[in-house]
Amino acid sequence: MAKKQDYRPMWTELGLDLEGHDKLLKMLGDGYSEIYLSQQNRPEAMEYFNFVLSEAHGLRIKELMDAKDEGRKVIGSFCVYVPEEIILALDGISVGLCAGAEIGMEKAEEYLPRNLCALIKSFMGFELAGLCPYFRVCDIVIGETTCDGKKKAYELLEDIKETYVMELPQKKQEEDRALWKTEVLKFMEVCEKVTGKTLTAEKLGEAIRTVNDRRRAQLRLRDARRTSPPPISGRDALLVNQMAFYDDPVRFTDSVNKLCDELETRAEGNVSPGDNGAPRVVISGCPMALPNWKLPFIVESSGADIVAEESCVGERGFRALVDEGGETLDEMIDNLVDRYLTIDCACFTPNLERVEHVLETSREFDADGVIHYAISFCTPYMVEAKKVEDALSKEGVPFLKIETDYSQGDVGQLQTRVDAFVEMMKARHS
Ligand code: BJ8
Repeated sequence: MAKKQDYRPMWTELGLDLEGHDKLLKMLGDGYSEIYLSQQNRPEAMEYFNFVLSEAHGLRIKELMDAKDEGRKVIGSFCVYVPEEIILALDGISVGLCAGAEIGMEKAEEYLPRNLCALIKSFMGFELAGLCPYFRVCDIVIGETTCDGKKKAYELLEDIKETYVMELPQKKQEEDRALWKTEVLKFMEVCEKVTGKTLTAEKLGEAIRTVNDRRRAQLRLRDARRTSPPPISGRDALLVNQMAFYDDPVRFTDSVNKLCDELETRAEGNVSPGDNGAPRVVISGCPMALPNWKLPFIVESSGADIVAEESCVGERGFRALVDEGGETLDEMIDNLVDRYLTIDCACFTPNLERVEHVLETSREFDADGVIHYAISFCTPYMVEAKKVEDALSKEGVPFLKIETDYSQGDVGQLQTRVDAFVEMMKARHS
């Protein structure tokens, strides 16, 4: 058997707290065994994603370090509004930095209030406690003015890491689009400065196709879950979409397409990791950043199938493609501007497209119910839940609203609520 590579010298070079990092890896490994490896009848092609997860802090970081040695730059971000095509077109590497674990929170709370969204505390805690090699490998991180918690946290982040913040409009009128285009152009200039390269139409066109190909593969995975029973569990599909933020885009696309080949065959033969006739659930709301698997595990342990995620680590993040028709740089930038402005984050007002998308997804996936997931203290999604609930109730779709953080303290209580919801959906079936 090949000897496992020792990455500790690399982690030391990156300035990680090795003791804390060991704890994080142990927590990740234990959680993964319990939540993922214990599943029956998983698609074989998930083996690749097992490997990517196992090497997320090892081989992938080494690849990034090697790329940096060759002169490439690594640019981190926290939001799907950051146009990664521009990074890629400048030969940079884009990585997602949102974090989904409780470890590091204590450190974060030395800087941030306790009653703040766990996603923000987690990414700040990961950096402050020296737990995240992705943060350390980044040449610059890109923030954005979405929710108040994030934009104020970036002011603190600036003191410890080179940070650039894109301004996002709050509405989607003509003047907001003009502001957004200016911001995309400013972002382009920042990336050109960091990478030392100049954006060309040819390179941007290639990058648009590369990222679109990845989105097409994710859409194919989405579509494969429409069958009943679904050929893949919701937690596995979530894992794949979480990996999209870390893996090399071309390799990832290829692996997702291989997975989809297998899923399409499984669907024909009715092969599924779940039970035939299990209630079908759509999860809608806040993104679940790696390794936030708490709610999907609870839902699927209750005997329901998660068939879609209306989330940024889900179809909100890859639903729309960039128009590939542009020829000049300006046309391509316009196409990027338009595509990114279609994203229906609850930080926008009004945001009725999202409500419509939840309804469409619930119809298309023949959902027996929708679970609305908000991270505690996430005001935009917590408030918007009411509009989503009202729209679903008009169509008679059962709705469950969950607010939770990354701690395990409420698992029992959540399990009880989700069990009752699943039983209610089963009773409507029979
Ligand atoms: S486009 S959802 S990735 S901002 S959960 S930090 S909103 S308080 S993550 Fe997001 Fe971009 Fe919107 Fe998507 Fe704030 Fe809410 Fe926390 Fe959030």
